[in-house]
Order: sequence, then C-alpha cells, then structure tokens
Amino acid sequence: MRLSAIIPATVLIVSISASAFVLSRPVPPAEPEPATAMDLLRAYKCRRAETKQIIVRGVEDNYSPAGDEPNFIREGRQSADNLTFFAGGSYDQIQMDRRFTDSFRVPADTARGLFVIRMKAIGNNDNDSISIGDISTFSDAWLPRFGAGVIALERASGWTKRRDFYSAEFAAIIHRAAPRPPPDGVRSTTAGASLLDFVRNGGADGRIDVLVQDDTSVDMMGAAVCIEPPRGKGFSLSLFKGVPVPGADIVTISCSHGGRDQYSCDPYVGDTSCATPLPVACFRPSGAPMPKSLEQHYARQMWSGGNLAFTEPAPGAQFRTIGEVDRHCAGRFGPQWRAARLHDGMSGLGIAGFGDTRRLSSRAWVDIVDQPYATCWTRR
Ligand SMILES: [Ca+2]
Ligand SMILES: [Ca+2]
Ligand SMILES: [Ca+2]
Ligand SMILES: [Ca+2]
Repeated sequence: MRLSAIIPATVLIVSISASAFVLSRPVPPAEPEPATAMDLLRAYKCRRAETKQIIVRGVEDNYSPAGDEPNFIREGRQSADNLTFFAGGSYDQIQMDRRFTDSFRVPADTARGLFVIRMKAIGNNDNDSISIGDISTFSDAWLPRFGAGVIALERASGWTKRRDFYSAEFAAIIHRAAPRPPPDGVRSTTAGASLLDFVRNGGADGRIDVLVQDDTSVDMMGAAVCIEPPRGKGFSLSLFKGVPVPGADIVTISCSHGGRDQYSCDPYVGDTSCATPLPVACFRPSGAPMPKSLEQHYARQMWSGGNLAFTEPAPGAQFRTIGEVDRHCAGRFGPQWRAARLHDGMSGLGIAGFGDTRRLSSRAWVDIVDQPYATCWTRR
C-alpha cells in the first residue's frame, strides 16, 4: 500500500525535473577511486559557469628517468644563492640531498582549486619538508606559504594521501604563522590565509612556488582550478505571457515564457546588465494552497504559496549584498517581505504568487541562492 502511494509522487518529481533546466542536482553515482594523480585532476568538478583548467608540471611516469621534465626557477627567484640551493632538483631525480623546486602560473580569478603532488622517499626522509606559496627566498619564513614535514603531510588537516600522491583543496592549504625575526618579531600578516587567498591576491608574480627537500623524489605535480566567469550581469524574470492568463489575482514571473520580446533568463551567469534599472521582485511567504484557477495551468509548477510585489526600478549594481536587497523589499512593503528567490517557485522555472500583474511592465530582478555568479549582489 505504502509503495503504491509513493510511486505517483516520484513520477511527478521526475517529470518536472525533466522539463527545461532544474538547478537541484540528482545524487551522483559513487566516483571510482582515482588510480593516478591525473585522474584526480580530471575528476575535479567545477560549477557550470566556471571554466576548468588543469595545470601539470612534470609527467606522471612513475619517476621514470626517461623523458624531459624540466623544472623552472622564475625570474624573482634567480638569486645566486637560490640557483645554488636548488641546483639539480628537478622531477624524477633519484639522488639524495637535492632540493626540488618548480613554479606554476594560476589565474587570480580562480574560485577554487585542487593541488596534487606525487612524491616518494629516496632515502631516509624523516626530516624532509614541503613548502607551497612564495619561496622567493627560502630563508625568509615571513613570506606567505604553507610548510609541513613530508611524512606528516598525510595527517595534515585538509590533505589526502592515495598511493604516493597527496592532494588538498587550495582553500585547505593554510599559511603558517611565521614570526619575523627580531627586533620586530611580529607574526606574518598572512598567517591563517590559504593558498586560495594567496592566488587571488596575485600569488608570487602570478605563480605558486613549490619546494620539496631533500631526500624525496617528485614524479609530477599539478592543479585543477575553476576560473570564475566574467561578472556584471544579474538574474531576472519576465511576466508570464502564455495563454490562458493564470488567474486575475495571480502574478507569474517566468524564465522563458515572457513572450517574443523577452529573452530567456540565465541562472548561471545572469542575463541582464547590472547597470539596467529593473524593479526588484519582492516576496512574502505565507504557505497558501494553490488556487483552483492554477491547478490545471502550466504555471502550477511555479506556485510559491506567497505574495509577489515589485519595487520601483533600480540598477542591480545598487545592491552589494542580498541583505541589502531584502531590506529594500522590507522597507518598501513591510517587515515580512524579502527579495523573491527563483526557488520560491516549486520547480525553478519561475514564481507564481498572489499579486497584481498590472504593477509590472518589465523584467524584474530575482535572487537565486546557490549560483554565486548569477546575481548582481553577493550572499553576504
Ligand atoms: Ca620521467
Ligand atoms: Ca639529506
Ligand atoms: Ca632529509
Ligand atoms: Ca615524472
């Protein structure tokens, strides 16, 4: 009995999610465990609006002496001391007492990233260390960078070890609180910042430096990064122009049913320049049941159970945070009001609520919760 009652509801959900776009994601199947560091980089997921980039230094060839895998000492590191200190420390080298170093470029508009390095002991590497960040000089511990013992890395917060490759999110690779030497002795201002902060602040000449010393061989290293899309557009919906009209006291704003003169919305990167003045769609939730007039109507999928109202036109760029938009609505219509969110409607196709269609003669700004690039404002 119970099963037969569940099935129709399931079918309904499936039929809705198959229509147009839907932002809630189904549970993905379990990912196979990555067999290589490259698998790990390839499997790293970015948001739909982001551009994924894989950066690889060296070649994942199980430390084979074959092949050419040169390292690189960027211009800002080429002091005589450094060139001596790091001499001979490239990929796949098998001699003791060598200091591996290399650098790689990462765009400053990186939203997130995964670092991976594959390395193994050549001799006793109990006292070996890894540093990631600005290694313009090794002696200055004040520079913004992460540091850890190689054998302790697998237990370090945020790090994962599989076989001989180690990985961590940029945001989990945290700079140490290095004190500046006396007489001032103050702690580094970047202590507690992450590799992600470092990259977004421009890195070291736009690069990340890596050092591993001195009885550890590095097969390869790399990163998968997600790059933010260009900004400057916000999310908006237009008045539903389908026929029949969905009831006299109901207003419906929709993504793709605004009539021939309206473009479709874009819930990933926004659809309308933030400089454009548009009314803000405001919402007052009330949990009202669906009106009879809507039950057989296409717009039933967008029912919100609340009221919709629209402010005077304002450029989306006027609001820095969603809190400002919510206050704008409450200030205009009353304390129970806030910005309307796309998912106030049931399906992510639009929003239908009680209201007056005549109050809206253009598109309206709408908030969207889980898409950071789709709104003119930030979440906080
Ligand atoms: Ca090789
Ligand atoms: Ca040694
Ligand atoms: Ca050593
Ligand atoms: Ca290699």
